[in-house]
Amino acid sequence: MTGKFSDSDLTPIAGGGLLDRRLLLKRGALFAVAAAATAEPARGDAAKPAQAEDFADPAWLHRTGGAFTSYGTPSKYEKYVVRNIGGNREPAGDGVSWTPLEDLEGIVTPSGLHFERHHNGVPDIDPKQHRLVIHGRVRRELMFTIENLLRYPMRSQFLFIECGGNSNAGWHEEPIQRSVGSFHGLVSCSEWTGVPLSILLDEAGVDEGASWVIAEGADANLLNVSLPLSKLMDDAIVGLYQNGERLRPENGYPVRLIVPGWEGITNVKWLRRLHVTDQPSMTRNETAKYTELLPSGIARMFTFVMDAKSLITSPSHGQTLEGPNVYQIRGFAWSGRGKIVKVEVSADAGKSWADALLDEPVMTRCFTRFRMPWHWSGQPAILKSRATDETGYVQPERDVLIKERGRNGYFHYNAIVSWAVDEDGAVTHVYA
Ligand SMILES: Nc1nc2c(c(=O)[nH]1)N[C@H]1C(S)=C(S)[C@@H](COP(=O)(O)O)O[C@H]1N2
Ligand SMILES: [Mo]
Repeated sequence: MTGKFSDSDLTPIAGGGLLDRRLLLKRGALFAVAAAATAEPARGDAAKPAQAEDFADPAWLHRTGGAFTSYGTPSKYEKYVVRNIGGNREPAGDGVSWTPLEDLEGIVTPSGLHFERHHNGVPDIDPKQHRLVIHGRVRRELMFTIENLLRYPMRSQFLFIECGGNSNAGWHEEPIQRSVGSFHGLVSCSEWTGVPLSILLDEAGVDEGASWVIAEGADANLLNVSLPLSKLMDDAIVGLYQNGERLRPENGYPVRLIVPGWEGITNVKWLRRLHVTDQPSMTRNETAKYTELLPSGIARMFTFVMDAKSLITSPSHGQTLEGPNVYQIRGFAWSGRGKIVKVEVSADAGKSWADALLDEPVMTRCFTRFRMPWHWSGQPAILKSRATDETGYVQPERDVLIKERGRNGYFHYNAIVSWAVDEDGAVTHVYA
């Protein structure tokens, strides 16, 4: 392998210098290994040729290492990778924390960085005292302790959870300048393990005429939502484990509802009650909230599914490119309707697009990573990403979303995000 990109590698396949995604496979090593010293500036090299001093022993080679602990924490050098907290003024505990999306890779959000949305703080629940009740239109009203639940067959699934209010700063007239995480970070992805809810509902024996279930949490806010029985029977999970360990208190310990692909609020934390009924209860979360008047005069209600969306996390707001070079544009996409089948990237404000490489595995209702090689010439550029899911749904441009949804929008903002790279390499958020 030669130490630099050949001219044919650098032949753009779309405007603004987008390169063939196969370059990442064919010449992938060039993004990682030393480029041979040439008269020409090395392009796209991630490493430098090793020098004599690079073989010298570092200080830690000659000392016994530190003590280890019973529960690990990230390296102190990574201590800046934290959730950004909004609200949370004591003692209310009403607010959110954003996942620092731009600092993460892969498809799993570490549990300690999973975003949070609390309406009345994090309850301190003793798992021995907690009860989950299924009642209403069932043959037998049932009570489950956590110990009972842990004996049922379980299912594990990698799933994103996204707050219906995520990215809502996108509705602002002017583009807000914030990091990807502090703008769009009310979405995270975990491996959730628990009991398929259909098993418990079957055991209770749901009445023929039942069609809705009211799910209620055990926080002081008694958050509740109405959910169609069909979805809960289809793929909902009574979640007990998150990324292999029991749920974090902030994410619903000891038990929460997991409703794959549906807006965050339906994933009721600290789950205590499932009331089987034949109509929605029309409480706050389906009337005052999560209902939006469209320009047509019709109101959107029960907009459960989170539509396809994608974000470029690098380059993104707050980052600076260090001069013309070959870069890897990277980010991730997800859809509440199923698998992501395509992510396209544009480097010329949407005039032309090229398909990005998707990292395996691509799973339903889960984060999917994408990557795209880009030869940045140093000219101003506008980067965009556009996701398509297996239903054929394509992530809309912002003006299309606003035309359809009007200016009363607050929830479900999933428009294409545009990042402007100026000639100094600085990256800002723009509407383009
Ligand atoms: N009991 C209860 N469940 C809840 C909430 C809450 O405040 N109380 N917040 C909901 C909202 S609006 C969202 S977006 C998700 C957030 O889940 P997370 O905090 O684990 O990320 O939980 C949902 N479930
Ligand atoms: Mo939410």
